[in-house]
Amino acid sequence: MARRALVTGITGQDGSYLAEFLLRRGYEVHGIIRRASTFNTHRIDHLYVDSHIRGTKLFLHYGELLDGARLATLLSTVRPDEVYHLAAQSHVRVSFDEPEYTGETTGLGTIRLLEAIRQIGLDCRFYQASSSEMFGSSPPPQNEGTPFRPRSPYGTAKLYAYWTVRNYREAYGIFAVNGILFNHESPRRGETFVTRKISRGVARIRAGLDRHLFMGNIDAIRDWGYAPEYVDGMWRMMQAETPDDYVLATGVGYSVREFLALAFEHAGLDWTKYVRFDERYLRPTEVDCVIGDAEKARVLLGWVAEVHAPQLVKIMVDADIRAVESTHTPRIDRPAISGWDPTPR
Ligand code: NAP
Ligand code: G4F
Repeated sequence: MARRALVTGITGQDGSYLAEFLLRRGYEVHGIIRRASTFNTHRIDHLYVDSHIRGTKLFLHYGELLDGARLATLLSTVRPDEVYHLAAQSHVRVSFDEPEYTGETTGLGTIRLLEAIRQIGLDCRFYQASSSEMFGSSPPPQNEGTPFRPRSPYGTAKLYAYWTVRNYREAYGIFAVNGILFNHESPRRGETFVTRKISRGVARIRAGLDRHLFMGNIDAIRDWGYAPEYVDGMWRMMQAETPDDYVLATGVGYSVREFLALAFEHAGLDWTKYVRFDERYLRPTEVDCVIGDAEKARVLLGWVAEVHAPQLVKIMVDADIRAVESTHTPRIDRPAISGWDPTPR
């Protein structure tokens, strides 16, 4: 019998790579998607086969982290062996604008799932997408023993979920793990996170579609890895003999400024000519520097990050250049992008 996984956040960056990974390993994959007025499945469209076709291994269900009854219904009907809980309001800057919603989804969403698992008496394993953002102002290198000092509503919500996982593990014996993942990126990264904003900006400037790229705090330091490698780490945590918490990171930090320089240089451009400051992208409190120590994952899971920032930059810039070249966007003033983090003209 194929093992069955339920993935929340399957339409996101990590969810799409995890779905690919699990399908390759013969899993039956069930994903929860949100009802939206436009299609929101572009990251997994290549995996989706019409459910009327026999042998389909990917199934999509409508659901929402705010709707505990629906989550319980899905858990009791799908009856997964493994639950990967990736859904969240995942943007740190946005969490300052929508702190209550972030708490409801990113924090309470986890307890809704775990409490449903407990009430149903479901025998399954549970993965929680915890974050290096929980370390906040604790100095690097950060590992599983580093004190948490979150600096954003997103960080505090993730910390609530982190402790909920530990509590359900200890109180009820549920196999629940926290993957404390440092930043991981890819061509599928949301366009308003800094690495993708840069790679996309470089491609557009190179094509003559934009003149400038407007940025916030470029002194911040992050430990950027490659998302497909991190979903492998998630799966390894779920196959371990006992449930535990693990950091996944490359162990090397780069500033946003360095990422900018590498990205523009890869396209043959000098970043100082194009990058401008816009205070809209600053945060009320910033996480200045996160650099992870993933030694525990290396020793116990055999997991090591192979791709580091310089290679990641090339992967992302090349992908965005290809995307821009294939869309034939006319070189005229384009409409402003809606939503948070538009690139101002
Ligand atoms: P992402 O691309 O922003 O994807 C988030 C996913 O959550 C999307 O599928 C989104 O659906 C879904 N979602 C958001 N709110 C929801 C709600 N109220 N109900 C149901 N689904 C909802 O995030 P990601 O980069 O893949 O990250 C995956 C998880 O890892 C997140 O929990 C994130 O906080 C955490 N994390 C990420 C990183 C990183 O560097 N990427 C590092 C540490 C932890 P729509 O597509 O409909 O918006
Ligand atoms: O790309 P970011 O928005 O990622 P951030 O805040 O580190 O959060 C991401 O990684 C976390 C892992 O620790 C995840 F948990 C979380 O879900 C998310 O995936 O910003 C990175 C840095 C920040 O210091 C930010 O202030 O880049 C700085 N930055 C500078 N200018 C900018 C910009 N960030 C964005 N998004 N846009 C800018 O223009």
